[in-house]
Amino acid sequence: MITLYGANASPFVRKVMAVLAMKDLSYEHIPSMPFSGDKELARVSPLQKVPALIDGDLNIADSKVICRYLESAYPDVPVYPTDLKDRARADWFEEYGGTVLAEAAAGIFFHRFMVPNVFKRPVDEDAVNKIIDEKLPPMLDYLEGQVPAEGFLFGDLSVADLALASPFVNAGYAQYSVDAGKWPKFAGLVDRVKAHGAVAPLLEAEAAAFGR
Ligand SMILES: N[C@@H](CCC(=O)N[C@@H](CS)C(=O)NCC(=O)O)C(=O)O
Repeated sequence: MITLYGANASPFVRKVMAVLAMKDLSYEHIPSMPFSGDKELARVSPLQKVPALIDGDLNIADSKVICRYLESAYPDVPVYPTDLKDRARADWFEEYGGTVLAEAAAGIFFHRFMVPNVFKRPVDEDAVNKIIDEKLPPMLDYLEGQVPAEGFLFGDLSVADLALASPFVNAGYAQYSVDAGKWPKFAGLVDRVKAHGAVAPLLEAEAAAFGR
């Protein structure tokens, strides 16, 4: 029995939930909130970050670690490319999507949603504008040169596409969307990931939670 810990509005939890859906794995979802002092989360996730996962007697945390475990343990539906060089590129995009890109794109959500609603502090719109006007454009320029105009990075949807698109779902909750006039390929990729059969139902559930 698999148990996944973490609020589904996290870009990292969403990525794992999409992988579980692609692999058609059933699981129990505990929507633990980071920053809440949740003792159960601290027990399963030593850094108190989400996601964390339990599978039988295994307890691991970190979306990259979890996705790699799921790929090895449940290989029937692959979520990483198998070609060696494609796999290395996928790993890179997962790293990029989960670090600087998530910090910037999901950072818009953090500033505009988490800061006022969870931390009860005023929104720092200067910080948001810095992300939108300075931090994101060079990253989007880079990605525009990497992603395909149609389909996904490696044929079928993979963790690489999920990792790049997921932070922009959060940005969307904070009134930001990728300008398709400037970055048409990347904006298209985000839309295709959101519309994929493994992702769209997750977003519907999130939208209900966000009252949209
Ligand atoms: N590298 C981690 C990042 C996880 C992460 O930063 N999650 C955020 C939520 S989106 C979190 O739990 N933050 C709480 C904290 O930093 O204390 C992964 O891929 O799972």
